[in-house]
Amino acid sequence: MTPTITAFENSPDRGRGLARDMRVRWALEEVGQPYDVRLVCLEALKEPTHLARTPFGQIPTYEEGDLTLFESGAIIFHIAEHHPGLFPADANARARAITWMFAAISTLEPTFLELEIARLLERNEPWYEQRLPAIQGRVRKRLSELSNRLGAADWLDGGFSAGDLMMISVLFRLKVTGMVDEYPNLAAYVTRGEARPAFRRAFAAQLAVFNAASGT
Ligand code: GTB
Repeated sequence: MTPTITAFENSPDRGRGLARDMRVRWALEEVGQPYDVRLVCLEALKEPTHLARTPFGQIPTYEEGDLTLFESGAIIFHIAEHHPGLFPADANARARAITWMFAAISTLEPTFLELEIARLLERNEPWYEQRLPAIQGRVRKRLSELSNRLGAADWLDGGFSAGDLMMISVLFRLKVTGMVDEYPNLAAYVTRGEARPAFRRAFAAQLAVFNAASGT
């Protein structure tokens, strides 16, 4: 059965792949699962039809038959569980891949989000300049820790897994700040992820939505 995901009808990132449908598209492309996309405008996110998919009125969601999921982490976990290609066969390696997924969304992403929110929404606050170094310090701490662990390896734990997909998706959103480039092995890691054909297809698909909406 072809799953349907939701994405922004007119993404504020102008198709730069920063919204979280990108990581779900990437996972579906990695496993070769075709999917449909239901585009939702900002107002419709908070209407009952979409709130029935997710109580938080957000994208992405995932519908497959009578199953409806929200939370990009849970959706990618589900995709990885039901298709070969994103979780290793070995049980311990699979558990470690899941650990990296959680690390990406619960240890790194919230710290990066703090910086994103400050840059986008708090720039004009009188305390912005004073607060920024502390936030950047927390981001660098996580980047440095991850960089130390990755070392010279291509992926976090053996072959590419859902753990890498999630980690690279989270780092990808931070790329605009230039901070990932301070850690050459992390920058190369993100570039390796972006070079994967599945990533490219997912990126092109979400960009096409923005181009169609804006008439470019
Ligand atoms: N924890 C959830 C998950 O992982 O799925 C978080 C989902 C989420 O934050 N969704 C955002 C959303 O629907 C879109 S991705 N927001 C609307 C709302 O909450 O009302 C976050 C996002 C949005 C826009 C950009 N951008 O334009 O650069 C980047 C990221």
